[in-house]
Amino acid sequence: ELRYPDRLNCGVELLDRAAERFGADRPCLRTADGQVWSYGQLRERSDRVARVLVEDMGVVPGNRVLLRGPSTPWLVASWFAVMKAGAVAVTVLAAQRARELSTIAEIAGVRHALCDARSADDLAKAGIPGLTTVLFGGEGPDDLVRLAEGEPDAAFPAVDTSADDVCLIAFTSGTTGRPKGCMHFHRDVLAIADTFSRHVLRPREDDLFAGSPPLGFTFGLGGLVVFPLRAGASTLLLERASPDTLLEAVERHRVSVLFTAPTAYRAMLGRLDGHGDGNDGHDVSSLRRCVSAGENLPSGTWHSWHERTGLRIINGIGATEMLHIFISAADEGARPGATGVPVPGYRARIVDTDGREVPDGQPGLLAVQGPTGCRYLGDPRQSEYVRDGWNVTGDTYVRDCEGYFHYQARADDMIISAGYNIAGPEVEEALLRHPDVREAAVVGKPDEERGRIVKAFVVLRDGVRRDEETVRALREFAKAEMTPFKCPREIAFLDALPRTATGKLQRFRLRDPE
Ligand code: 3SK
Repeated sequence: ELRYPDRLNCGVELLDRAAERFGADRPCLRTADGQVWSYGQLRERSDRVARVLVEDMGVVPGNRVLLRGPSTPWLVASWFAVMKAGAVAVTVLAAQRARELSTIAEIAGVRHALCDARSADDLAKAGIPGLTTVLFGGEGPDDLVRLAEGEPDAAFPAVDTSADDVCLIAFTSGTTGRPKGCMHFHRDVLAIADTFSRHVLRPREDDLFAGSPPLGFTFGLGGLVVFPLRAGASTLLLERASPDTLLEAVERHRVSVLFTAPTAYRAMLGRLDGHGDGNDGHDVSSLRRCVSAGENLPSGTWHSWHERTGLRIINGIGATEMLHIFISAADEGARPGATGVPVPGYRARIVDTDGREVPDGQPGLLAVQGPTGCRYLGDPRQSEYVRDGWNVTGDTYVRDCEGYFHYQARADDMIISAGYNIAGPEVEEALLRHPDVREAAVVGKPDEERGRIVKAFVVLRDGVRRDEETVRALREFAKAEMTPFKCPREIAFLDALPRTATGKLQRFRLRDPE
């Protein structure tokens, strides 16, 4: 069981204590253009930003401060400053637009913002009432960087927060619907490092982390800030993290720990195998840990990555509600096709819609308990997510007799066709094994005779013809890979699949209206 002192400030614990423990001169943040901030520099700059928050912007403990921008050192310094000021970080994505920002600000009661100058337009357009904004990375005397430089050298006296004070409100829209603000405590931030990172990822001080998830997504905040700093390691911040820039960064900076999603692993494989734009031959030999989360990792992707790099991807399922990953497995414990077992500190089980446990081997709803959990801010959907003390994530899973959890589908992505239960992701996985398929998404299409039929949307590799012959070939292929009733009855071609700003597939946008 994790034990933390009653008075705890995660910003102080993660940064100031790490600077003392691992050395203030130790490299902490790196950027693609060669900047290096040591632990001591990040501590000092975050203290200066904390002074700007308190003295210039009037922030008091408990105020909600919106943080927005691409992944840069000043964004990280701002996050620590908010923690040290005892305020609450409301982390949003640089990709989120004015309407979304104004909804988030309304729900969270945001009155202050620190925002990268390049992401300022939509924030201004959001018209958040009474908002005090300071921009960073721009020109002029009011830029955060200049204001911070004008602050005294002395360390900022961090607010003596309680371990149970809210420090972060992370928003999730899921794949549809009004966003929900998930509140997390100071102790929760440490707990994700002391569970998944400590026991499954097991980072070392000499590791360099990098990855694609933005810091406004808790997958990125945890994987690219909290975990490396808790371990005394360093992190490479990438403002643009496409499969190409990830591969380049891994090679150039000798990245050893990579966080990204299955789609990016597949795209990188395409480059490494020479299916891409001639960028094959990247040296990824510095990698020693590769984490995949955000969506289901098909076993085919796991095997191809293993064949190509010799590395076993650490698959995991996390949720904004749970803050980070709670089921996973690494090394010899990894089972391709399975997500893994509960991370030490968490418990998981499979239940029916009445909350009764179902036997191993049978599909049901994933329910999880642990040191972190769902606390929606003023949202009645709280009672749907937390039932009898268990967090019911909305995923359908099967637990096997060895205790491994196998993803089936999001509960609302199960397709019932002529009485058969068909998990869309299983059909997608089969299609992805076809060499002409780059991405696939499967939905149930209303059908008079069968209730629903399986319809697949496919993104083909460059140069493959979008014609009836390809449809026939894909259907034949799917029939040979799966029980025929699971095979898509319809296949349509798209240039790209619809995804959220955090990369999650939006299947609802592919469904026909009922
Ligand atoms: O939402 C997710 O998929 C996720 C995965 C890993 C860690 C955190 C999150 C929110």
